[in-house]
Amino acid sequence: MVTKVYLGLGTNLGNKEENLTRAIELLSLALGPCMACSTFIETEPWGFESSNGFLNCAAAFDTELSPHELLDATEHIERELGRTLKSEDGNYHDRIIDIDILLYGNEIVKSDRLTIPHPLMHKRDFVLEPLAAIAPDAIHPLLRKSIGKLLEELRPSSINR
Ligand code: PH2
Ligand code: MG
Ligand code: MG
Repeated sequence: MVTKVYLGLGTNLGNKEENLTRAIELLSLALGPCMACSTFIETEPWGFESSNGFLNCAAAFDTELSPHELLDATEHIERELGRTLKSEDGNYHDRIIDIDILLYGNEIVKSDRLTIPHPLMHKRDFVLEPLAAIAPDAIHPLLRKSIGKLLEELRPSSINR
C-alpha cells in the first residue's frame, strides 16, 4: 500500500541550493520519484538566533515505507549529507540539512522518536508556505483544516501577497 507523505526540508549552512537538491535526489533514490516539490524559499531563522538565513522547501513522495522506516531513511540521508547535531527540546542549531516528516497520509503517529503530523508545522510559515504551494487542500488530521487554511490563519495577509 502506498501512502502520500509530505516532507519539509531546510538548510542554513554551505551551498543551500545544492543541499536541498541533493536531499531530494537521495530521497528519490530511497523512496521513488518526487511527486511534487515547491520552489526553494529564503526564510529567517525561526525559534533561534543565527546570522545564517535558511532555504526551505516542501516535497511529496508516495511511499510503501512505514512511518518509522521513513524516519530511518530521512535520518540516514541527513547523516549522508553531513548533519551531525539533532535539535532537542527546542534548542536549534545551524544545519547542513534537516528533513522533517510533516504529514503521512492522514495518519497520526506518536512515539518517542516520531510525532506526525509534525507538532509545530501549523505555527511555522517556513513550513506552511512551501507546503501550501504543492498541497493546499491536504488536511491536517488533528486540526482538521487544510494547509491553505492553516497558512491563512497563521498569516492572514498571505491572501493579498
Ligand atoms: N528549522 C528549525 C528551526 N527554525 N527556521 C527556518 N527558517 N527554517 C527551518 O527549517 C527551521 C527554522 C528546526 O528544525
Ligand atoms: Mg526541523
Ligand atoms: Mg528534523
